[in-house]
Amino acid sequence: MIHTDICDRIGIEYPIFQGGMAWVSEHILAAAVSNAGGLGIISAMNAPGEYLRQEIRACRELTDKPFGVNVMLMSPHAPEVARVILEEKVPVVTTGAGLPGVYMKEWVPAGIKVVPVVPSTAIAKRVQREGAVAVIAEGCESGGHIGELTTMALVPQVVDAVDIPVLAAGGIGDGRGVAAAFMLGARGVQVGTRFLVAHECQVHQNYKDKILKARDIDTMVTGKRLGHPVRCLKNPFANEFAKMEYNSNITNEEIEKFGAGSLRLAAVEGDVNRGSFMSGQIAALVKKEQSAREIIEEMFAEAEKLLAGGAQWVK
Ligand code: TUI
Repeated sequence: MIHTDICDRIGIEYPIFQGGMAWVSEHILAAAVSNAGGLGIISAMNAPGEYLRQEIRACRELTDKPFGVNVMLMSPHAPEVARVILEEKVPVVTTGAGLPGVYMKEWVPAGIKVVPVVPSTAIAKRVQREGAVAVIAEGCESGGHIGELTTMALVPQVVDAVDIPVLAAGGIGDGRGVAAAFMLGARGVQVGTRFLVAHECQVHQNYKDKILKARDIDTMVTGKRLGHPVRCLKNPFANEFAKMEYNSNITNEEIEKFGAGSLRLAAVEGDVNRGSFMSGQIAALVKKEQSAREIIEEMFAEAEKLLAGGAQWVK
């Protein structure tokens, strides 16, 4: 049984967080992951605080286990979302796409466990000083908004830079990825893409089918010109977005406008042409739809076998 200090600090059985994916990670998926022994996470995405309050209450109807909320710091609603988190006494908060310090000043004294996603050692050290209980070192293999470094390079450097436990994210899709993360010094993992095909995940079936059919080379990164690179599956929307980025006659505002609402189109409408299907590079490892419990149990049974056996080929 793999058990780390992440389990004790957060109050979970398996050291795995389900990534907070905008328009995807709602209360049904989060509760299923928490009930299976991981940490389910509700995405506050770009929505007003009241949306999150309803989601938190609905999650509590389905589980009495700890769960988390992910705050996308670029959201214009982040300040009111931060207040709802305090009012609803959410046990764990993860943050992404920015620096959470201003909100941590209120969350940390209130006893909320804050676990920021970090793309570098400097940001990891900064959030440790500000009171983070752990950090998620996320490599650019992941889907959605990404940093520069790969998981292989980032995780051991963050492990060396901070004293708090580190979870690895980005490129982890099965037990081999979990075992590798532990070898790099991580004490837990965060997984997004694989949970997209969980039975309990409410995303449109077209999204699940695109993940299940994806090949290794089917993701691309758009948005670099705008300062927020995003990894998604190649499709007409992503190709057009990339073409616009290379066209100096098109303004950033025009590109932003073209991208607005595209993730909702993918996740809710299943629009395969105009939607943005954010996905990590391990989509091709995701072969079947399973329950959240099956995903977690399968990943950890495989990781445990690998870690217990060591490198079999070394005599
Ligand atoms: O946040 C994510 N992944 C996301 S957020 C998202 S919603 C979105 N939609 C459209 C365009 C952009 C975003 C989709 N996927 N992952 C966590 C993450 N955080 N990855 C990298 C970072 C990060 C980057 C910079 C964290 C901190 C940071 O600080 C630097 C700074 O100066 O803000």
